[in-house]
Amino acid sequence: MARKPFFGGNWKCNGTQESVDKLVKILNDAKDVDGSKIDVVVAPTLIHLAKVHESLRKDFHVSAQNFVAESGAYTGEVSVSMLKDIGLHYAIVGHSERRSLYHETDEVAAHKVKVAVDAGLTAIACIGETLQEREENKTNEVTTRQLQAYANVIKDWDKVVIAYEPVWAIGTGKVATPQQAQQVHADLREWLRKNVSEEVADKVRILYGGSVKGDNAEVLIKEKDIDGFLVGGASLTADFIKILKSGL
Ligand code: G2H
Repeated sequence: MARKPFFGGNWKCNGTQESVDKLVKILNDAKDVDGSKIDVVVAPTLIHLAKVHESLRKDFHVSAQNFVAESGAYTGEVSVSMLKDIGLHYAIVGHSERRSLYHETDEVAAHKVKVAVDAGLTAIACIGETLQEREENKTNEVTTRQLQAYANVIKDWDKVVIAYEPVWAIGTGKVATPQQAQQVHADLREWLRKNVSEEVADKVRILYGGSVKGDNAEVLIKEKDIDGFLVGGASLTADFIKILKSGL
C-alpha cells in the first residue's frame, strides 16, 4: 500500500516574531513543494501557533507541540478545545522531551492521544528508546511498550501518525543508520500487524526523527517502512525544504 509521505517540523521552544515570519516566508516561497503530494505539518511554539496558522500557505498545516486536556482548570496550559478553535488539525504527543523533562508516562501520552483523536485532531504520537535501552538490547521492548499504550486507546488509526525518535539521535547529530531505522520501523509495523490489524499495519505512517537533515533525508526515506520525518533543528532553516523534496 502506498502511504503518503509525511513531514513534521517540530520547532520546539524556538523563534521570535521576526524569525517565525522569515521561516513562514521560506515555506510559502517553496513553490516546487506541492502539499497535495506530501503532508507538511509545522509545529511552532504555542505563542506563535495562531500567527503561523494564519500566514502559512494552505496546502501546509500547523500542529501544536503539546496540550494538557480537553479544557479546564490547568493554569498555564493550553487545551485541545483552543487548538480546535483556531482551526488546527494536528498535535504532537509523547515527545521524548515531554517524557524526560515533564515526566510524561506512557499512560499520560496515551491519554493525550485519546483526547486529541476524540476531538478530531490527528496525533503525531512519538516513541523511542534511550541509548542505555538500545545498548541493553531493549529497543523493541521499549518501543512496543510505548506503542501498546497508544494502541490501548486508539479507535481511529486514520487520525494517528507514529514518530519513531531514538532518544540518542535527538539533537545530537547522531543519526540512526538507514538500516537501524528501517529495522525498528519494520518491527513496529509487524507489531501492528499482529496486535492491531493488517490494514492498520499497512496504512499507518511511521516517521523517523532524530538529527534528520537535508543531506541524510534522501537515503533514509528510500527505506521501505520510513514514511517521512519529524524534524527538529533542521526544520528551523531552509534545509527543511531540501528534506521535504526527498518525499516528492
Ligand atoms: C527529534 C527531532 C524533532 P532533531 O526531537 O522531533 O529533533 O531533528 O533536532 O533531532
